[in-house]
Amino acid sequence: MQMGFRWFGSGNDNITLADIKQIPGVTSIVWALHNKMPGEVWETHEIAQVAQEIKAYGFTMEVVESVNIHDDIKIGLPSRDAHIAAYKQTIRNLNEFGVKVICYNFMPIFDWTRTELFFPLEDGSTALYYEKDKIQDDPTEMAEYILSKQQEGNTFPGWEPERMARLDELFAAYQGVTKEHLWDNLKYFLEALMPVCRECGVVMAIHPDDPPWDIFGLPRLIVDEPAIKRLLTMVDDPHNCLSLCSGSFSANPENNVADMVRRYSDRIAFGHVRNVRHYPNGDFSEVSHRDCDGHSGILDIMTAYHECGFTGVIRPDHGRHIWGEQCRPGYGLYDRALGIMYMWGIWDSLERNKK
Ligand code: DNO
Repeated sequence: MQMGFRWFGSGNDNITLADIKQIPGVTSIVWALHNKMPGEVWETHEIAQVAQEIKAYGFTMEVVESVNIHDDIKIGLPSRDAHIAAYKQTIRNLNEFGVKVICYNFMPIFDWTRTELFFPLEDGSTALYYEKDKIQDDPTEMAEYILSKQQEGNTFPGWEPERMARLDELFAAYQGVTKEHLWDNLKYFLEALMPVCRECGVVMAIHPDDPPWDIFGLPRLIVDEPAIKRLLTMVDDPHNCLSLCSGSFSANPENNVADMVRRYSDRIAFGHVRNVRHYPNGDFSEVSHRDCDGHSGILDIMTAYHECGFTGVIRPDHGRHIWGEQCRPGYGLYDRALGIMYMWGIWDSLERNKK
């Protein structure tokens, strides 16, 4: 395992590369050009600037999270081919800087969805929370709430204000896009990219839908084990992979993430490790990485990665907001650093006891 840390870039993150350098064992920065709209080519001079900063600290940068997918591709409009051509160019440009894994998602309109970004936990910290009953018919209130929490200059990936301002238009455009259409459009997209991925040795690693069920009448695909199987067989190429996000999948108590790791380890290109606590009514909150604080099964998940000899990048996913830190929801320094030390604790003892 290589340990990664998501960094949103100079001017877009309160956390610096110098801070990250002091977390034990972090070798890889998970990065992106967060100012880019879906569909725009990431130009080499823009990538070069970030690469220079990351490399100056001795970090690797082989994982990008995310190069977002234009809605026209997800909807399957004729204009998708131009957007796919732009995506291919971005892959080629990223490859010049040693990027090997592109984490992306295929969720219609909304990326991760929560109803409360600073939900108070019993220990005095706060964390992201999902209240099932609040996600019913009208997405406006939820979208406005989430946008209201974006600090100046601290954008939320997947929640671009420009797109959120066109919610009605976007919902209208997705009218009639069924789950099967969405699968077809994902297949079309991946098949178009595979030749470039093979040529560059770059892997497309889809992030599961968060939460893993349909919301606001929008279909969601990557929700459980049968969906993983379908994805990997529908485009059966080693460059079509997963970003296995433990928190996203385990929001559904039926999903067993450690089993997914064991079954699909050869197609997991990148791992997010995060813990979720379920409530009996279907709500869930994010909690610390410690196994007994939630229900994701962090010990089993890390053990499964270890058994499989996983050599890719794993990063702590969201953390709680602790010690009064002012930060982007889920992406503070302190709790993610604690999560890293917890993961290393498990990993190092597994290594020592290896037969
Ligand atoms: C949430 C993240 C996601 C993820 C994207 C990948 O914090 O895990 O937003 O980056 O879905 O495209």
